[in-house]
Amino acid sequence: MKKIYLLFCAAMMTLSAAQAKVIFHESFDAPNGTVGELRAGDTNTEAFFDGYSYEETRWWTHLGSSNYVKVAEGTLSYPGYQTSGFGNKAYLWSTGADDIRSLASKGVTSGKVYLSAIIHVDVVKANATPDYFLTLCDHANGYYLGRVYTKSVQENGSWAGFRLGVAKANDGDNYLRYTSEVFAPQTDMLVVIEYEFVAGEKNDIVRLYVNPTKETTSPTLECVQDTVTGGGVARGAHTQADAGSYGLFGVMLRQGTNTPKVYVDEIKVTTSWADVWVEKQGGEVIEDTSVDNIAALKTATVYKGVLLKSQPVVVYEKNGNVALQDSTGAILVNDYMDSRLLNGVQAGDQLSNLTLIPVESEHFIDGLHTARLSSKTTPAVASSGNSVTPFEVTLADAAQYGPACVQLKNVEFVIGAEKKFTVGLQAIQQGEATADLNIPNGCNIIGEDLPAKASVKAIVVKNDESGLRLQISASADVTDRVAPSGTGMENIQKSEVSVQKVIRDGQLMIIRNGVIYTATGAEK
Ligand SMILES: [Ca+2]
Ligand SMILES: [Ca+2]
Repeated sequence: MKKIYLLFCAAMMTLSAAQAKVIFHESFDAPNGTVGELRAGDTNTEAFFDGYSYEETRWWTHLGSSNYVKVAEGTLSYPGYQTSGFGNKAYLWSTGADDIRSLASKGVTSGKVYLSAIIHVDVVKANATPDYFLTLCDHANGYYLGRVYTKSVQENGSWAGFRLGVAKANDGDNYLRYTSEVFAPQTDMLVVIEYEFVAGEKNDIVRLYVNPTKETTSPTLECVQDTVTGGGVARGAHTQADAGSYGLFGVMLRQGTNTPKVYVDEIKVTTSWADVWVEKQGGEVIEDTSVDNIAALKTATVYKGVLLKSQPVVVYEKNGNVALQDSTGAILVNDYMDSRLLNGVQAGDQLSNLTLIPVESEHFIDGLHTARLSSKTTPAVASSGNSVTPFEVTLADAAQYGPACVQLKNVEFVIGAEKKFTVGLQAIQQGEATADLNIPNGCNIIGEDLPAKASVKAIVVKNDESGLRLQISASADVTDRVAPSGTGMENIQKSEVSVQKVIRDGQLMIIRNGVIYTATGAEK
């Protein structure tokens, strides 16, 4: 245990920079094209759920399959917020596909969340119903919370500019609030949405800041219950549900019927006002982008996919999950939605270029540490035909190595009426610790005599409420077998026999560990 503890401490140190202040920063550092787009085989539903689940490394089109949000040439910048922008910018125009990008494996559920962006409103449709184009997302309730709207303003029959609006959730004048100021188009502006969680139902607060500075203390607009009434109805109010139990998980670029022609860039999500002003340096996201090994990955608290540098070996494949092992540990990697990334990968392959997102405990599969494969990088097979070195552990510690290959010395086999290996589960124990050893169909150990004790090389395949389960793959995985006392001569190991042939009363006898047996196994 001490060894593991030290290992984890080392892993934590390598991740000290991962306590990111900016949990999302999108510069659209991509070539001209679409921001997100359905790929062959994708559906909007998959994209939506994938975005919800853990995918924060790319934008997903969760509604629509045409007129995708585009990447436009050139970046936006805003003094004091992102003084030098990076890459390009997003371009939205009228109705079309909506794109979501996730913040984290699980959303933010308390405190305050800030969504900020530089916008450049080019054209707002005249006399059109107001529409929103940027919002935070809450998958659990299917809500888009903290929406930024534009509303065209006509003066003397011609377009004079636009107002910015904010709503906590739903459309409609009863919930929307607008700036009194009318803004001129084609200007770089900074907008910040502040979502504040408040204990209780239907009482979370949403605020909008227009062109704030770090020193700004008052919002431009606030959606608080009963702050303003219009026609006797509370505006900006809380007749709508708050973010659900999964919290705020993503950012959406939305193209509705009356969405303005607008450029959006340098989008950040933070959990404090001060962090809104943390600028991206050198084009790099401020968070860690890599971990040294699997032990570090297991203890990581990161919002992004991280590159695993240790180039682990594939131990086995299980229900579409691949177990990877390096010298520090093993982890199951889930490739759902992206099976194309690990397509054709086999046991013994050493993989490079793996970007993984650690998964929280409630998403463990069979109680084993799990990571989600990110599509940020495409894994490559660096070499094939490798074998992994088992971790030498006790049965009590084996669970912590799931889903690794482990070597156990002298575990005891529970021998029932059936005294041979059969297909299924075979109980083993070592001191107080117990486990089931799975004997898979077709394994060449089936039919061999059960030993009283043996050394076992196995893979940890399950560690949940039903207990710890290990699996062997061949007879050769069970070595140093010690036959149960009182069995026939065929089960006795050479090393146990001190005198190989004794004749007593005219019978052939053997002596095993100082006890004399007949050739049929009866003790004398
Ligand atoms: Ca940019
Ligand atoms: Ca609340």
